[in-house]
Amino acid sequence: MSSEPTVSSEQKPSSEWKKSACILCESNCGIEIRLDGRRFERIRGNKAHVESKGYTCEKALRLDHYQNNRGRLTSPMRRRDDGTYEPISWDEAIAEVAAGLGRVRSDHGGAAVFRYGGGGQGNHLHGLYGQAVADGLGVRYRSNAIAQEKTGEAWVEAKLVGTHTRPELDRSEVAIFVGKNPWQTHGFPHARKTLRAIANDPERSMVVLDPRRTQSAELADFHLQVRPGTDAFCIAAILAIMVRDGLVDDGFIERHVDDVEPLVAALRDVPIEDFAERCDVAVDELVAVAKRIGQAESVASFEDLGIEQAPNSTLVSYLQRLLWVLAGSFAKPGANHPHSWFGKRGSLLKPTAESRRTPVTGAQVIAGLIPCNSICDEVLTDHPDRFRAMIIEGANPVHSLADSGRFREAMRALDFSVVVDVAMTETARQADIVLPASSQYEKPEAVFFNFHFPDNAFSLRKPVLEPLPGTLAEPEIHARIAEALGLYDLDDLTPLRDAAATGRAAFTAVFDEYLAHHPEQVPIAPLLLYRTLGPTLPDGLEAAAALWSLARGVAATYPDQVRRAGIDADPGSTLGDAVFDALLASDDGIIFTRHTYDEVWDLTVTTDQTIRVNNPRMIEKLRELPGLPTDYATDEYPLVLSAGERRSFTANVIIRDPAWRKADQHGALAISPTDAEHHGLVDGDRVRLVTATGSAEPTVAIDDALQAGHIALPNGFGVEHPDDRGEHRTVGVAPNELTALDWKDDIAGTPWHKHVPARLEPITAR
Ligand SMILES: Nc1nc2c(c(=O)[nH]1)N[C@H]1C(S)=C(S)[C@@H](COP(=O)(O)OP(=O)(O)OC[C@H]3O[C@@H](n4cnc5c(=O)[nH]c(N)nc54)[C@H](O)[C@@H]3O)O[C@H]1N2
Ligand SMILES: Nc1nc2c(c(=O)[nH]1)N[C@H]1C(S)=C(S)[C@@H](COP(=O)(O)OP(=O)(O)OC[C@H]3O[C@@H](n4cnc5c(=O)[nH]c(N)nc54)[C@H](O)[C@@H]3O)O[C@H]1N2
Ligand code: SF4
Ligand SMILES: [Mo]
Repeated sequence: MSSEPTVSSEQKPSSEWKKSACILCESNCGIEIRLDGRRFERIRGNKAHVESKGYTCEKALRLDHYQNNRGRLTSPMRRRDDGTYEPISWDEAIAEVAAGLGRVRSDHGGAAVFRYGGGGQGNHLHGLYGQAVADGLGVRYRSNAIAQEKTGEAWVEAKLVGTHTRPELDRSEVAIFVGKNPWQTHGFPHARKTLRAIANDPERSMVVLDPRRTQSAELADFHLQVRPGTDAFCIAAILAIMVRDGLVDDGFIERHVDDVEPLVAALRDVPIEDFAERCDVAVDELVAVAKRIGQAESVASFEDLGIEQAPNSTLVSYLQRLLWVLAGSFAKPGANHPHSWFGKRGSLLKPTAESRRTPVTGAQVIAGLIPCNSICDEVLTDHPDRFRAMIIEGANPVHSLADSGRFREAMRALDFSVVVDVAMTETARQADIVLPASSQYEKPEAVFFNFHFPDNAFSLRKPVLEPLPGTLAEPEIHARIAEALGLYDLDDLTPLRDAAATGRAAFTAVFDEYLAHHPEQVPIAPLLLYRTLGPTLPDGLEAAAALWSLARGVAATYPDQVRRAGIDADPGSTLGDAVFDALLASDDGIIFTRHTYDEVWDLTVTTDQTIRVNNPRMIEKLRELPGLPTDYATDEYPLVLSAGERRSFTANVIIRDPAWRKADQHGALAISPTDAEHHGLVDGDRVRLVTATGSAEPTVAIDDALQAGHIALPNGFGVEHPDDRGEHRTVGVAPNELTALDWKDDIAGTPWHKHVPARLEPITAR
């Protein structure tokens, strides 16, 4: 099924360093790779990279385990009736995919095809081409991992400022982390340096809300060690203290906050002492934090999974933003800022209209995505509008979404499914056809995690290796599928190809005219560009062609900011071409927009420079809080399991080979000394962990950073990988064998993975 990659070419060890980026988290630090044949012999940070400037964490140095491992797929695979797979040729595979998707489309319409994924932490470029195929097919519903973490935030921000914001942590006087452990999880440039800088500066403060004493919490000035799942009570109490003690910025509120009264009234009714008790943080500490925030020149906050995947998550996303709104920290250095976007398709979090709902369960579509926890119910039903086919690319939803068993069932209930991946993943093992992609170091790649202000950056990474034989880059895969489906006719593109060979100006004219005459082909424009502009691009950058449209969009939307960033058109050329050419030319990323602080309001979608805090559903929820539980434990499940915390050697399931880890080889269940003693456990023991959905048998590691009653499993474990004898082995626990679909937020539908009721049992004789 999968074999040790064999390479025919005789690439010699070279002393040349090739530039690329780490693909293991959204920071995408620039790296340099020294090759020995196809091995990544050494990796170091790229000091010239516009954002990371040489910074990496320990994980980047182990990327050879992603690039070169026994699990790489080298042939398309077809599922046999008995559930095993056989290799087939690319021509057969593409024909089967086109036939499978085409059949569902003609019998039930394009909306019966569901698209999932489109890239992980380092690979979004190919998603443009995958989306083009989906759009060409008439696909209406799609989703990806963002709809199990960030859609609550997107829903809140849509109402508050109409766009996505991110903190400028380099400059904020007070930095607040809400359910985020940035020491391990990064998410902003040179995270550890930034954290240390704040910790070492007496003028600045760090506030961390986390039940666990994480590495980040240890650096904090204020560690609010809340009881798991009680952040809403904690933050509501801080806000109430700010209002009660006159710690809000009245001038800012007067000028920039719309309709504040209902919120202030609700905050005046918050029972501060009671809420402090419920979250288990002393009132004095809450008062100290309220004061520190209220008196700061700038306050910025960063939320993450600790609250996005826990009770009341959308409410917490709302409340935590009010900390900086009431402090008047907006449109100034060190605040949370909206930012430019690299093209409309890159705006994953750009909130969209609320009116769309899923066909079967009526779940709300947020930011264009359906809630991940609803997908199975959109399939496993006899509803006439159910999803009947899936295209899954660059994601492993069987492993990464709640209730893996149910997702397996859903995939097998489909009329047709295709998975595009570099490995035979848990999801691939349920698909009808599996297509092997070239790795992220074997093709051009880019990410749309460009969330920075005042300077925003974008990097186009060049391939550092030839594709592994047998694999294809996704743009080629998608173009072939589109052609087999007849979404366009290659012969019709001859004038475009000819024009592209003449020059960019000629191409622009012909291309724009072509689309004007074929408006139905606008959604598949990325594929047209790949086949026409693509072949004229240098250095194997064919697949960068779709970025040309986005670059034109950037130039049209932010012309002044692009020029301010030092990009300008040559005579006879356009600003869009200049942005595109700058990308093609750079190995270190480019700053594509440079804003000023007085332009912040232009990036919001509110009118009259106002922040709209009156969100009736949130205020109603805030008023309901006193009646909501703080504890979901039962006699049957007395513990709270954080199912999937990030550690120094976890990276979602991007690297499958367990040998990549230098620590925590087994993915231990972290448990407090109190709970360990109660269960008679010592370090390294195994224990049975039981939830309502399933059970597992992890080893335990006793850790006094955890509160009694709180246990934690790492993410990224429990995947199959062939050992040196080709036997498939699984190390550690796949967290979503233990999680449930109905355990989720009532607004965004995001799962409560950080708050799974659980119990421990001794392992009896086996
Ligand atoms: N090393 C590493 N880094 C990564 C990743 C990785 O796999 N490995 N993945 C990347 C991805 S995709 C993401 S989304 C980010 C996620 O980044 P984070 O959200 O920072 O990661 P987690 O460790 O999942 O959760 C953060 C914290 O939430 C805390 N927590 C649990 N329950 C609660 C609660 O009720 N309230 C509060 N306030 N906190 C709680 C946990 O103790 C934990 O410290 O990391 C990115 N970076
Ligand atoms: N219980 C629990 N579940 C969780 C979480 C948790 O904390 N707890 N965290 C959640 C979060 S925040 C996230 S972001 C998700 C992540 O889960 P997923 O969105 O499923 O993403 P990844 O783990 O990034 O998986 C990426 C897939 O892409 C493949 N891949 C790598 N390179 C390429 C390439 O070049 N082309 C293609 N086509 N494929 C490639 C990898 O082999 C892998 O199968 O997990 C979520 N699931
Ligand atoms: S894991 Fe993230 S922070 Fe670490 S090197 Fe890779 S991109 Fe940078
Ligand atoms: Mo994530």
